[in-house]
This record gives sequence, structure tokens and C-alpha cells, in this order.
Amino acid sequence: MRKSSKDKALTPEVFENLKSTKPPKNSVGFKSITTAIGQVSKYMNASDALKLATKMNQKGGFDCPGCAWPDPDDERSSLGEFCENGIKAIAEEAQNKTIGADFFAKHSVDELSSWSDFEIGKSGRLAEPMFLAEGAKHYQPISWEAAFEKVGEHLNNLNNPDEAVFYTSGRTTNEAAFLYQLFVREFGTSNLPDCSNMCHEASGSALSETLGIGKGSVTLDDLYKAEVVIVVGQNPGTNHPRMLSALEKTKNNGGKIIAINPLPEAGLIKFTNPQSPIKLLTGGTQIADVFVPITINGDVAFFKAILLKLLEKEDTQGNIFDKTFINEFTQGYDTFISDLKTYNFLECIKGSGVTLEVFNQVFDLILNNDKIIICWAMGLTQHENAVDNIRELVNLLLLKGSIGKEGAGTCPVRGHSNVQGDRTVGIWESAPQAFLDRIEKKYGFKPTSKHGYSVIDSIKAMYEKTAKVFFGMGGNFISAVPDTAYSAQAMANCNLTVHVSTKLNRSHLVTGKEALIFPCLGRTEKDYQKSGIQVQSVENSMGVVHTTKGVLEPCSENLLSEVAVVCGIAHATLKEKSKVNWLQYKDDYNLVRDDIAEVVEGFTDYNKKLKQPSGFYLPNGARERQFKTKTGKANFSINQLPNWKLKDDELIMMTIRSHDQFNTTIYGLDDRYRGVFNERRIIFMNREDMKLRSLKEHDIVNLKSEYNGVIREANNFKVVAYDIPKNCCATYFPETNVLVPLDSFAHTAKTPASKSVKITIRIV
Ligand SMILES: Nc1nc2c(c(=O)[nH]1)N[C@H]1C(S)=C(S)[C@@H](COP(=O)(O)OP(=O)(O)OC[C@H]3O[C@@H](n4cnc5c(=O)[nH]c(N)nc54)[C@H](O)[C@@H]3O)O[C@H]1N2
Ligand SMILES: Nc1nc2c(c(=O)[nH]1)N[C@H]1C(S)=C(S)[C@@H](COP(=O)(O)OP(=O)(O)OC[C@H]3O[C@@H](n4cnc5c(=O)[nH]c(N)nc54)[C@H](O)[C@@H]3O)O[C@H]1N2
Ligand SMILES: [Mo]
Repeated sequence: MRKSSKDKALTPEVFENLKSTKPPKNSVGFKSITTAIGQVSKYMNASDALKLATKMNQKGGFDCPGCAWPDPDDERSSLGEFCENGIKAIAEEAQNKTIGADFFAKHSVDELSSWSDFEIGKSGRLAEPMFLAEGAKHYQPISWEAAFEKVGEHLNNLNNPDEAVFYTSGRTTNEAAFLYQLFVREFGTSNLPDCSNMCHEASGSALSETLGIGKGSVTLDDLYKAEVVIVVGQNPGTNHPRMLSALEKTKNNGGKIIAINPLPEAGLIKFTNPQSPIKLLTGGTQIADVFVPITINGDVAFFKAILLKLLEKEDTQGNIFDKTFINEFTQGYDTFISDLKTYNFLECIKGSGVTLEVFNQVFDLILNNDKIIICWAMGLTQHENAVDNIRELVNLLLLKGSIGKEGAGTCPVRGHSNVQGDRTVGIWESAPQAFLDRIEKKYGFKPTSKHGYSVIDSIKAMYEKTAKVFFGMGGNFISAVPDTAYSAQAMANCNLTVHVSTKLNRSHLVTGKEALIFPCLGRTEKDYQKSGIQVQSVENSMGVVHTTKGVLEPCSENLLSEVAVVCGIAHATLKEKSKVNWLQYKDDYNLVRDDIAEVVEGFTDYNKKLKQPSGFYLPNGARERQFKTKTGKANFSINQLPNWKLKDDELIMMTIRSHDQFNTTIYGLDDRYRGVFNERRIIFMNREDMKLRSLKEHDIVNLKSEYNGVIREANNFKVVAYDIPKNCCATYFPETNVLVPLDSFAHTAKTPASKSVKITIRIV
């Protein structure tokens, strides 16, 4: 019997061979260098590895396909901007093994789905376009032309364009992303869900409303000059390792670092810079001056407690708030203050789970400094009240006048290397009308103003069969989204699912009636087109746009660039109806950039500006204290304490990344900085919570979440005792996505609440 979509979507419940030890006291250092070298030598040949290492994140080189942390504007290490996880990312992409017709003839879709994500990823790079016919068990080769025609046919057969969904993951370059959204809009829909919807959407919503720009306001230089940097809900040691070098510089300049996190993440505690031979020998820098072991989702309560104490000082002593800034640049101060006064300090402290002693250390640093930067990531954005989390920290910055001045501001640390650029150039299901108007002016068709589906809306629409074609530009939709079982049915309900990918992943195995895989070039590879090798561009987490140019030969002759794929599909779908000359762009990407320069704000003279070796900064109102909000000012906001409660036997679970994964790509089975080896099906638990349930280290348990009466289950996880606040626990994603309810998402932003899932545990 054939496997159900649900069974294919879930990760296999097999155990490896768990070893857990005390987490190390230090991060990076020698071990990260040897681990990276080990990874490279397993999957790549040595000369390719050297070529890559010397060009990664260098001016004129390629942008690391890992995270979006910016490169220093001035000096860059000659060793390469070294980062263990960056090296793992390129080793994964630049594997020398490829898969094509033979591989898929040998392995059926059902068989591949029984492989672990680690094994799927290690099968090799996709080397030719593949097609899964209705009812077939195996993918078979197809020509690019026939594949484009198939997509065109399906799209043109829909009752209306809104029956198609066009997802984007954040590695797509500006050029490909711009053309992709242009095609989608000309086709007639704005169904452009993207990985941001599951990532920093809550930051975008909160920051646009309060500060008038959905991005952060600081530059790297600000970070070096800050007096206090708060790192909240983020694990840079694993996910943005090069950020640690920047924080080290902040400290060398006298700045203090506060880390707010349920886990004492190794990188936040101690860091040894691999670029510094002396540090390698002497043992590194203590990064966090204060570590705040907050309870999961205790952040609004914690920030409110700080706001309350600041207000008390302001009322008794004065001169605490930056009144000049508040009067000139903000709106809503009085209402905010009267709301704040309705809260009780001790209740807030209790809600945060933090001791008064630790609170006071943080408070003193905030009270006595005005150049404050707050950095955050998924620990704040993946909750039902995620938007409140971010608005509340903006309130703090506004009170202190800590925005739009040197060494101060907001720093949402982005995930995918070009997720920010994709949004800037138009991957947005609810793009502003001004942007749509500029498209109309340039191309002469009227894009629909109707808002499209975000990720969650798309899943519902596919489930309900009001969307019938799913097209994924990169990413691994089924493994990234919440509620795996429901979402798998949604995918299976489609007539056609298409993925443009570098590597095989689970989304190729949980398909619609028909499915296509389009293999594409990766960042590291040379992009040969008619006018020569093409350069592309990306935007980092701090709004710097710069070039990226591959250095290796493509792993197969049958790959297309993402730009070429978009041109091919657009041409096959829109044909002579189109107002756009689709086929010209793939021959010369300068033409795409000329169009972007006309349509997207901040990109005038794009081609010329890109010639500057470090790229160029996009305009950023908040950085200049020009707040482009509805009120024309920076807005204070009113945020409530979250009001969820745990039942007696419930825990609150966050789904996090291990040190050996990039989202759904599993590099290895270790989580070295947390002392976990050779296993991913684990649950980190507080020792008291274990005792209460009579659980011992490595006991096997089943997890269950109940939300609005619907029960979701994930079975077979091993318990690992850990320093995590009581009533909290942590597991890895994607293994536990099946427990994340589709209906549990951030208000306003719709980010799935994958960091606050209520679960119960049963011993097996
Ligand atoms: N190597 C590597 N690099 C990556 C990625 C990767 O998977 N691997 N992914 C990329 C992407 S797309 C993204 S978005 C980023 C993700 O970067 P992160 O946001 O650092 O990733 P997560 O593992 O989700 O970690 C969330 C952190 O928040 C903490 N946390 C969870 N809940 C709460 C809470 O309620 N309050 C507070 N204060 N903290 C909390 C967790 O303990 C954890 O340390 O990294 C990017 N870079
Ligand atoms: N429970 C839970 N779920 C989460 C999260 C969480 O913390 N907890 N985090 C969320 C976040 S922050 C994010 S960003 C999403 C990530 O969601 P996605 O972006 O959809 O997932 P990735 O795992 O990054 O996608 C990996 C795939 O992208 C393809 N790929 C890699 N490079 C390229 C390229 O250059 N071009 C193309 N076309 N394809 C490429 C490869 O085939 C690879 O298999 O997951 C979200 N899901
Ligand atoms: Mo992300």
C-alpha cells in the first residue's frame, strides 16, 4: 500500500545513538575549525574548498548562503570571514555528488520519504529536471521546455490566478526575486507567501507600525559603539556566529552585553575568536555581562518590569527619559505611561521568571546608559504575542531616546541570507500600493491590490482546495511549516506542486497529483549566460546591498539559474499576452537591475552603485529619525501581558535549531554547544520537571499538544536534563512541527507560534 502524505511528511521515528554531556563552557575556538574542515573534506574536493574559503564574504566574492549577518564595511580577515556554520552551508551546497534520472529510477518517492532528513540531504545535488506523473511511484526526467509548458498549462487552466500560490525562501537573489514577483503579479495574483511569514514577519509588523520601517535601524559600526547591547531570543553562537566577533569588538570598546534567553547558550556565555591566534590559546572572551534565564514568553513581562522601574526613577529623580527626543519625535507617550501605571512590578517580575538580583543588574545597565541596541531573532517572533514583544522593546528604546543615533537602535537579526532583500524588491503578499503603482507605470499592467495569502493562509487554501498549484522558489515548505499532518494533506490536495531547489528535500516527496523538481544553480556556482558570467545581488540584515558571484563550476550542465527559471515559466505561461519581454533578462542581469532601479525605492543607479566594493546602504528613515508611520512620528504602543496558563501537567515548548542544521537541512546529528551528540529526537527538560514526572535522563517519551480541542502527537523523544527554567522545554524543528497548531500564530503578523507550544509528556 502507498504511504499517506502525512506519513511521508513526518520525520522517521528512529533513534541514532544519543550521547549527552555537560554543555561546553566555550564556543567557537579550535574545535569549530576542525569540525568545519571535517565537514568540507567529507563532501567536497580540496581545491574547490580552498577556492570557496578565500572568496566567501569577501568584496567581489560570493555571499555566504548561510545567515544574513553583515560583513564588515572596511577590513575583512584574510582568513576569510570564518564561520563554522558558514563553511558547513557551502559544503552542503557544493557537494561533489549529484543525483538525477538513475537515482530516482532506483528510489521511489515512498522509499525516499522513509529516509531521515540527514540522509535525504546527503544524497547529493539535484542535477536535472524531474517529473512525477499522477499515480507514479518514481520521478522521471523531463526537458526544461516540457516542464515550463506543464507549469504554464496548469496555471492557465485555473479558474482564477488566486488558485496558485508562489512561495519564496530567503536565498533567492534580488534579481530572481524581483522577476518572480513581477511574473506572479502579471499572472494576476499577490499570493506570495515567503519564509519571512514564519520568521521575522512579527518584527516587520511591529517596527513598521512604531518606527515606520520594517527593518532594523543600526549598522555594524553602531554595534561597535553601543554602551549596552541586549541580545534577546537569539542564539548567535550557532545561527549568526560572525555576530560574536562584532560583540567582542563592542566589549573591547567598553560596551556591556545582556543576554536574555531561557537557555545559557554557549556562544552568549563565552567565545573564542577563530581569527585571533592569541585568543585561541588564552581561552576567549566572556560575552554576556549579564545572563537572564527568562521563562519562555516571559519577555513582555520582563521589559514591562524595566519600564515600570524606569518610570519610578523618572517620577522621583527625573532626567531618566529623553524628554527632548520624546517631545520632538514621538507620539502616544501620555497614553502609554497611563497604561504602564496599571501594571504591578512584582507581578511582571513573576511573569518573567527572573530573580530580582538578575533584574537589578540589567536595570542598572539600562538606567545608566543611553546608547542601547536591542538584537533579537526567533525567540521573540514566534509567539502569539510576538508583535507585542517587539513593540515593548521599542517602547524602551523610545523612552531612552535610543533610536536614530550613533550606537543605538533596533537590530532584528535576519535569518536567510537574502530574506530582507526579497521583501525589499517585492516578495510580499501585502505590498504597499505605491509599489504596485510603480509596477503599473513601468510595465503597463495593473497588479491586483488585493492582499494575497501568507504561509498560513496558503496552507488553509490548499487544504480547502481553493488553491491548486503550489510553486516553491527554494525552501522546504512541508518541513518548515507548522502542523505537519494538516499541511501534508494541503500539499496532497494540489493538482501540481513545483520546487526550484538545489538539494533534495522532503517537500519533493509530499506532492500534489503531479510534481516537478527544477534543479538550480547555488550561490557558490558560476552563472554562465549569453552576455558572460553574471553577478547578482543581495541585501544583508543591516540594509547593505552588495554583489555575489559564484566561483565554482556548476555541479551539472543541466542546471538553470533561478532568473532563467522565472523567465522560462513566465514566457510559457503568459506568452504573447505579456507586457514584459521575459526572455531578454536571463541573457543579461544588468537589465533586471535597470528595472529594479526604476521600480524599487532606494535603487537609483543600481548597476553603478553595485560597483562599490562593499555595496551600498539603502535609505533607512528610523536611522535618520524620520519616522514614516501613519502619525509621522515614532509611536509608543500599548501591550498586554500574555494571558495563557499552563494546566498542571503541561509544559511550554520552544522548537529550536541545533548547531548542526540550517533550518530543515540537517548537516549532522550533533548539537555540540549543548552537549548533545548523535541524536535529534530529544527533549530538553528542567530537572525538577523530570522529577515530578518520575523521568530519568534518556527516558523515552511521547509528546502531545492540545489546542482548541485538537490533539497533535509526536512520539519517541529522549529526555535530556538541562538548565532550562521550570515548566519550559525545548525540542528541535522540524521534528516537532507536527505539534505546532496552524491556528496558533502571532496576531497581526501571522507568524506561527512555534516557540510557545503547550504540551504534555507521557513516558513510553
Ligand atoms: N547555522 C545556522 N544558521 C542559521 C539558521 C540555521 O538553522 N542554522 N537559520 C537561519 C534563520 S532562517 C534564522 S530565522 C535564524 C534563527 O536564529 P535564532 O533565532 O537564533 O534561532 P533559534 O534556534 O530558533 O533560536 C531561538 C533562540 O531563542 C531562544 N528563545 C526561545 N523562546 C524564547 C523566549 O520566549 N524568550 C527569549 N528571550 N528567548 C527565547 C532559544 O533558547 C534560542 O536561543 O538563524 C539563521 N541562521
Ligand atoms: N517549528 C519551527 N518551524 C520553523 C522555524 C522554527 O524556529 N521552528 N523557523 C522558521 C524560519 S525562521 C524559517 S526562515 C523557515 C525556513 O523555511 P525554508 O526557507 O522553506 O526552509 P530551508 O530549510 O531554509 O530550505 C532548504 C532548502 O532550500 C533549497 N535551497 C538551498 N539553497 C538554495 C538556492 O540557492 N536556491 C534554491 N532555489 N533553493 C535552495 C534546498 O533544496 C534546501 O533543501 O522555517 C520556519 N519553520
Ligand atoms: Mo528564518
